[in-house]
Amino acid sequence: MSQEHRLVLMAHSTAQTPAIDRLTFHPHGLMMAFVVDCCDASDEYVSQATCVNNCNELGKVARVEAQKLARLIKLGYEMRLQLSKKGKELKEEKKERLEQLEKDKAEADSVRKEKEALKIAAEELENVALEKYRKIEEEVKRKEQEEEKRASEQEAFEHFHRLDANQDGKIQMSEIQTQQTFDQNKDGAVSEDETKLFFGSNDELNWEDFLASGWPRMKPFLMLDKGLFKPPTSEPTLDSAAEPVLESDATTQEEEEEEEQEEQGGPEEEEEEEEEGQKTEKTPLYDEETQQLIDEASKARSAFEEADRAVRDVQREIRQIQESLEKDYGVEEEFAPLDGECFEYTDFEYIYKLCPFDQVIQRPKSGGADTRLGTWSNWVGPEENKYLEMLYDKGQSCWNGPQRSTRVKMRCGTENALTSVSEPNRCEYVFEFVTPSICQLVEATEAQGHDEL
Ligand code: MAN
Repeated sequence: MSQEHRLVLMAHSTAQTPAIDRLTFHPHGLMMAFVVDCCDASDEYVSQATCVNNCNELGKVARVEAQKLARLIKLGYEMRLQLSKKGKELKEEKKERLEQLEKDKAEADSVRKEKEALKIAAEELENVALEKYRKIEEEVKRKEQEEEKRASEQEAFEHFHRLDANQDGKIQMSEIQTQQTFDQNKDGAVSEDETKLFFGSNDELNWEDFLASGWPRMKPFLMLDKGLFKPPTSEPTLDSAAEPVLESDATTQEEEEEEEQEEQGGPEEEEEEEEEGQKTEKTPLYDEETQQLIDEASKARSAFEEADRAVRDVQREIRQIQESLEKDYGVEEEFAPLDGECFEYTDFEYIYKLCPFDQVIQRPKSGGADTRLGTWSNWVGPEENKYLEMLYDKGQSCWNGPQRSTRVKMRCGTENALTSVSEPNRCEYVFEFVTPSICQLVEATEAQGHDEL
C-alpha cells in the first residue's frame, strides 16, 4: 500500500472500542492524528512507492500526543471514579429516602382515612340541616321560572296587540308587511315570502298560534333591531308599554323604531328590578346552627383534601425514586450524576437540549414550540460496551414519517458537554456527548497505535 493513510489511535476508552475517533481536535474531546505513514516502509516496497522512512518523526509526534492523551484519559478516569462515588452515594440516599417515604405513606394513609371519616360525618349533618333550605330554594326556582314564563308571554302579548293593527284578534300578512323590521333582504319592502317564515302554512295567526310559533320566530328580528337604536331617554311604564300601538301610514320608520324600543325597554327593566328583588330572596340566610354545621363540614372537607394531597405527594415521590432506582446508571453508577442535568448545543437553526435519562428537545432559534426528539429508553451500545450509546425514542411524530428518536454517542472527556448534533436521516438524530463517566484507563501499550514504533 503506497503512502498509506492510517489512523493512529492514541487512546482507547476500552481495550476494544475507540472513544476518541475523530479526525479533528475537539475542545471537549480528545485528539486523533491523521498520519502519512512511510515508517519502516517495508509494506511500501511491495507497491514500489517512493517512501522515506519517517519513523523517528512519527515516533516523536505520536509519543507526545500519546502522553497528552494518556494524561487526559487519566484525568477523565479519575473524574469518573469521583462520579461513580457520587452515583453510589445518590443511590444510597434514594434507598434511604424510599424507606422513609414508605413509612410516611403508611402514616399519611391513616391520617387520610381518619379525615375522610370526619368529613363524611360532618357532611351528613350538614346535609340534614340543608335539606329544608333546599326545599326553599327549589320553591324560589320554580317561582322564578313561572315569572320568566309570565314575563315572556306578557312581552309576546304586547307585540301581538301592537301588530294586530285592525284589532281583530288575529295577525294578517298585510299587518306584518307594514313592519320594516321584517324586511330581511333590506329591499325596502316586506314581501309575502318574507312573512311566510312567521305564518308557516297559516294565512293568519291567532293569539295561540302567535305565541307558539310566530313570536319565537319574530323575536330575534326585533332584538336585532333593538340593538341598532339609541336607548330610550324616558322610562315608559308597564301600562303604557302594554297598550297596543296603532301605526298609521304617516308614522315614520324612526318613530316606529323609537316606539318599539320604548315598548321593549320598559318591561325589561321592570323585569330586571324584579329579578334583583328575587335574588336577595334566593340566597337563604341559614340559621345559626345550620351555619355552624356548614362551617364544620367545610373545615372537614379542607382537612380531608389536605390529607389526600399529602398521600398523593408521597406517592409521587415514591414513584419518582422507584423509577430512578430502576434506571441503569452504569455498573459503577458512574452516569447517575448526569440525571437531572441538561446540556445544550446550538447550530444554525436550533438549540438542542439533552437531559440525560429524561428527554431530548429541539428548540427553533427563531422562536416557536419545542419538538421532543425522544424520551429516555435504554443503552444501545455494542455488545462489548453498551454504555457507549444511549437511545431516546418515542419522540414527536415526524410529518409523514416515524416518531423522532435520538442516539447519543458517548465520548471520553474531562467535562460533560454536548459536542455535536446531526440528523443523518429525517427525524433520526445523532448526538455526541463528551463525559468523564465513560473514560476508562488502558494499558500504556494499548495507547500506542503505531506498532512499528
Ligand atoms: C422539523 C425539525 C427537523 C425535521 C423536520 C421534519 O423541521 O424537527 O429536524 O427534519 O421537522 O419534517
